[in-house]
Amino acid sequence: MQIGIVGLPQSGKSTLFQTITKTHLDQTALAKLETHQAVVKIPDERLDKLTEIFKPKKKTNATIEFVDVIGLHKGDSGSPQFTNNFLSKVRTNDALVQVVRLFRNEVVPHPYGSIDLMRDVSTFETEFIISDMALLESRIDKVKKHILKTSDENLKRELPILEKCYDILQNETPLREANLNDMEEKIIRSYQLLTFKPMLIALNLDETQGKDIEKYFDQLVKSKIGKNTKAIAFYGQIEMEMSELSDADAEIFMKEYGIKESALHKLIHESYDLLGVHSFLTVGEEECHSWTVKKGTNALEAAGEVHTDFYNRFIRAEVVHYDDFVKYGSFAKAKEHGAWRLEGKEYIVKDGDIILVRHN
Ligand SMILES: Nc1nc2c(ncn2[C@@H]2O[C@H](COP(=O)(O)OP(=O)(O)OP(=O)(O)O)[C@@H](O)[C@H]2O)c(=O)[nH]1
Ligand SMILES: [Mg+2]
Repeated sequence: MQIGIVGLPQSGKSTLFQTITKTHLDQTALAKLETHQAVVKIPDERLDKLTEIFKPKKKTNATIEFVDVIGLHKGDSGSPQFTNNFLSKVRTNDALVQVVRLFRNEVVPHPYGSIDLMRDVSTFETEFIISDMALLESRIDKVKKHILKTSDENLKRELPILEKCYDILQNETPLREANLNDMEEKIIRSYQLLTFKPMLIALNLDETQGKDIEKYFDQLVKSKIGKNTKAIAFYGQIEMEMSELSDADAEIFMKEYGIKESALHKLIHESYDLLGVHSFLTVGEEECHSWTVKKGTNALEAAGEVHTDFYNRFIRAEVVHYDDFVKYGSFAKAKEHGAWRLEGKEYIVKDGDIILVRHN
């Protein structure tokens, strides 16, 4: 899973990136206008607890990759810089986090001279809309020419969908807000359009703005853009300093500033929701492992995530939910209480299931 961190210049993208990935970018790296990438282990207390119980040789967290992309200026969507340095990095992301600057800092000038949440969010969205319209326009042209030549039935079905999406964008509505049906979604997904990607808005606050979080969320929800987007708030500067501390010191720091949940936790929590994914676990003396899968994944597909052999030679899955396992203390006890089950291929995996694949 890959999440792109995007936003206007100097909004705090690299600050957030460094905080959640615990990497350090020096001034030279930051000034280079390059993309930074890092893989983060997804914290999971259930996996920690199971590791304590099983004492395996290895503990493996599910991971997520974050990409810190260069800032996007108003009007950029037409430039070659945009196509090469921005689009190529963002197209393949599964979801996007848009960092919006609210923090005040005299030393760092805002590109448009003032702090304005809704202006910045819509400036950014407009660039995405223009870019998607340009892509659709050229595709519509090509499809029309092809239909004239070949009368291709698939293309004939595709054309009205493309035109419909173009109209939606022309109405200044991002495609993630359009109620497309399954067929339309399938076609549109293949184009990797920017406004179709799940988007999380991350408000970068300074320490005086905590009291206004609800007000900011309210503004977003009431706007056309924010209707179906999720938002989180974080304290860029403070949380970056915090990420360099030990866990114990960071906890004291968080209490002091009244921060209940770290930026990483909030981000993962909300992006899981946006992406419609959740986790299951596998345990053993060799390894305890957490895995991320789409909600609705069945036991056979989950087995395939763990190992292709498990997919090919699947017989049944032994399933115990983490809560039951902890409640009863062992597989045997869970079985006694009827919490241990043998499930077939079609079983839909739940968040927190511990799964043991029986295979031949
Ligand atoms: N006071 C304060 N300063 C911040 C905060 N977040 C970021 N900054 C400062 O703002 C400047 C820009 O931050 P970056 O994280 O580099 O912003 P960016 O979005 O990656 O910038 P570009 O990649 O150049 O577009 C840096 O000098 C940061 O120290 C914050 O929450 N509070
Ligand atoms: Mg940056």
